[in-house]
Amino acid sequence: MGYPKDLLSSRSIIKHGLYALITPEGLVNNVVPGFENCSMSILGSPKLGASFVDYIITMHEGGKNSEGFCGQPDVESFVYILGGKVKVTAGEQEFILEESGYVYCPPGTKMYLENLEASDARLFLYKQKHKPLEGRKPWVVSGHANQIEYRDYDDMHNVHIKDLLPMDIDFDMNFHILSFDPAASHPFIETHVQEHGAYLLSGEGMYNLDNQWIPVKKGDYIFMGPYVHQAAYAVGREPLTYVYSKDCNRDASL
Ligand code: UGY
Ligand code: MN
Repeated sequence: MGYPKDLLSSRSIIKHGLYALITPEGLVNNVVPGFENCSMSILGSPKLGASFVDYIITMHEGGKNSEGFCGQPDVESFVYILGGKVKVTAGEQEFILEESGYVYCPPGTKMYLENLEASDARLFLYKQKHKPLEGRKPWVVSGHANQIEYRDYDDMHNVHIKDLLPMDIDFDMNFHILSFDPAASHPFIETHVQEHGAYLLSGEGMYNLDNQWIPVKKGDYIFMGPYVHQAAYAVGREPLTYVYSKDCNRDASL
């Protein structure tokens, strides 16, 4: 890096408990036990007000987690491959994944990671405490998002969505990919109890967070806390696309 070339400035916005826009330029590396030859940063976390933890990871040559990530009886995890070729082992099951590949590990199942190539692999990783439902249990799920068909989002032909996990009550969260063609937008500004952690995969847009319109682009991370106003307009020439988590299928607790 070295000496700065201009006045220091940042597009990041941090509103604890409400929302955060975290741009890649401000990230620093965090050492997380179990990860070797990896550069990683913690994004959303309980310190920001999120009930989950998100990480962005670059796995270098030989990058791995062979101790196993999570695996506690009440913690679930999810990984999405942004680039490269990675072996993900969920308990006894092995998956070789490339860009858009993902794995969900239910509570009690450790996730092992290994970069299979000499070049870097990039990952978006998530964990949260699972909210159990009596008689129900989620299971290991894997796939490649680019093999899942989009469907129209809210009856609009220029907004597209896909679900990465089963829409099943055994699961207390899901990951989705939402994509806006240039000039498309949400149908309304949402205000809902669920939280999101979103990683922007492509494009540019104006994002409404707490009723402020904020420019965002590929590589940005957004945390949206409960009830925070949220909506997007896509601008530019490429679709504005992001992968994001959303809690679901559970009542609010008193
Ligand atoms: O699923 C959602 O709540 C999604 N439409 N929210 C968002 O894109 N900010
Ligand atoms: Mn939402």
